[in-house]
Amino acid sequence: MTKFEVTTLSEYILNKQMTIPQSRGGFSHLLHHVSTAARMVNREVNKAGLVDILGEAGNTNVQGEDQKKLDVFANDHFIDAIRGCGEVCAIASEENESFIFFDDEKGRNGKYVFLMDPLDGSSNIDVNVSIGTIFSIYRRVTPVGEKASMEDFLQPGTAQLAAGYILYGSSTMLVYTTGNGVNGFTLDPSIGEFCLSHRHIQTPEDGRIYSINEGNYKKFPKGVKKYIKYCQERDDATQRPYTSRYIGSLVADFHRNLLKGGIFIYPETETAPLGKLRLLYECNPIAFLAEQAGGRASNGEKRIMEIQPTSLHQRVPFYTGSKNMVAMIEDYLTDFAHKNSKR
Ligand code: P6P
Repeated sequence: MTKFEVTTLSEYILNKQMTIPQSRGGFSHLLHHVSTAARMVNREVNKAGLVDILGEAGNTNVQGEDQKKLDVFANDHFIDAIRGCGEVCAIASEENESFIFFDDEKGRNGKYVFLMDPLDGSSNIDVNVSIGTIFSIYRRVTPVGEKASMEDFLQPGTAQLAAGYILYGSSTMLVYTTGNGVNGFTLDPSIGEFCLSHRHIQTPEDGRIYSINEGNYKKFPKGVKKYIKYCQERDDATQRPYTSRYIGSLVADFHRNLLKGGIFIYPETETAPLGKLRLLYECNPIAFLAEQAGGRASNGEKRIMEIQPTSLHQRVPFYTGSKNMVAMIEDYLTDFAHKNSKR
């Protein structure tokens, strides 16, 4: 590659498609539309402070959370872009109580379903902290030509065809996997293209960063409390104490740990026994990326991607990042669970 040669996302997708015999390009077409929607949302996120797009949209979403205007903008634009590509039969979004099926001929013949959190971390919008879009793509399980149904969405994460996120940060990045590794593309605003910037991302097996909202410490399981104390103890041999970094925006926290090594934890608590993060459109896509980059993602007991979903917005405890760090906290949680079961 010469000094000035860049690989745009479009070229990358096309090159990959050309390696697949008899590919008609439907999946590539879908990824192109994700990229288009991402650039439209990015444009609004970048000027959010300048135009009247900040602040409350006056509604609350299915989670009972105040909908920010950018939430609504992102949700609407991704739905329109994905509907327009004609490859998807239905969409599930954090912002919508049930899934949206595309009942026209194009939609019914779509082979895929698309799940998303259109603007995760939106509580950070007004204070100019990085936010993100998270997406996950499955092949439908109902027959092409029929209306989509809930079973198309309640598939385990191991069935994902693709997953990724867009991080609207100091620069805007699209990071995704189709099951053959993780690649990162940085938006070059001067040409309006995502350009390959992080080829074949591999996350370090160990890290020195732990990310958790320690404000909830008193409500954490004993195994989590023990792990936090482990991170804080001094031990030169294992380069402890570790560093605590928590932005409160899943995509931003995960992305930093993916590149530098670290663990992100959103555990169950006494008041939220299933944690806060949603399995289908937050934990599964992030888990796919984590594992494809050599990391790990679990609910404290089992692989996140092996959990059989039972509802669209179900929540799970979430531990993800460097595989040795996740394995250690799993051991702590198991030890305490074992001790409790003996009582
Ligand atoms: P808490 C943002 O609302 C979000 O869904 C994730 O992006 C983030 O990791 C988490 O919630 C933060 O939650 O309870 O620590 O503010």
